Amino acid sequence: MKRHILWMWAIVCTTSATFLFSCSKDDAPEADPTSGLHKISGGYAAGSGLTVDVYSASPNVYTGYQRLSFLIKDSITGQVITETPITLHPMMDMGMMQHASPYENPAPVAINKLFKGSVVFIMPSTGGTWTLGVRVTHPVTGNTGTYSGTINVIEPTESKIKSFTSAFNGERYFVALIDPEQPKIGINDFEVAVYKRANMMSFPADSTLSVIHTPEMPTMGHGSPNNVQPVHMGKGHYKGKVNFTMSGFWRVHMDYMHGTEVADTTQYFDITF
Ligand SMILES: [Cu+2]
Repeated sequence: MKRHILWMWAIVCTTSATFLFSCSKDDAPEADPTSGLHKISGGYAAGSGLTVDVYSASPNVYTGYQRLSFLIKDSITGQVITETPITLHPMMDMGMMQHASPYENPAPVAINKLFKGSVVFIMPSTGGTWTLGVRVTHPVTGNTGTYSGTINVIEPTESKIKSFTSAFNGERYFVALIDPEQPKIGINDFEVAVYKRANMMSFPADSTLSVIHTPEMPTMGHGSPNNVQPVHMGKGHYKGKVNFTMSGFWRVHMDYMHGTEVADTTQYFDITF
């Protein structure tokens, strides 16, 4: 009998401990996962029972590679969904024609309640209207729907998206500058993402080119040593290092090779800091 009571106590203690723990966890002020981010679009994904909110790190969305965060909630309970597949559908309506753009779907698991994806906007909204469709599936009901919202895309002073027609195969390529995001004096991370225009609706990541970058200060007539040429890391992303030996106006010349054949040598990224 005594043993039995002890055992009961053990259960009660464990249960209340669990209860207390979960209570204190719920009562603790939870950090807002979207704090510091800017909501650029959001609404109900009809038919899915979910709402979609789209966030960007900057208040404006620029042409080029844009990291986006997605907050998905049950439209009735408001519960945040942290595991579900999401597909993106960026589209530009230019009146006479429509075209898509390169994008990277989020992983199906949220990080701190946010799904992380990206869209490469290849032109500003002055040329037409961008919409971003976000297709979501309710993890409980399996119902699927798409929220589609307008995105205003601005051209920055120094463009971070370039395109060229390959002299090797006549294909159209788009190259987005990802890093350095905040250039500094010295060695910087250098990253670009390369996409091929398969057709107006499909811009798959491309890994067939080799990328050579040559930084120059045009107004001072010098370059810099110790640059590391970008190499393909997967999904069209090429990573290397760029050395900015002083602050000011840098032009990073870009050469694209297809094996030993030149694809293009006309493009460059201007970076002033
Ligand atoms: Cu367009």
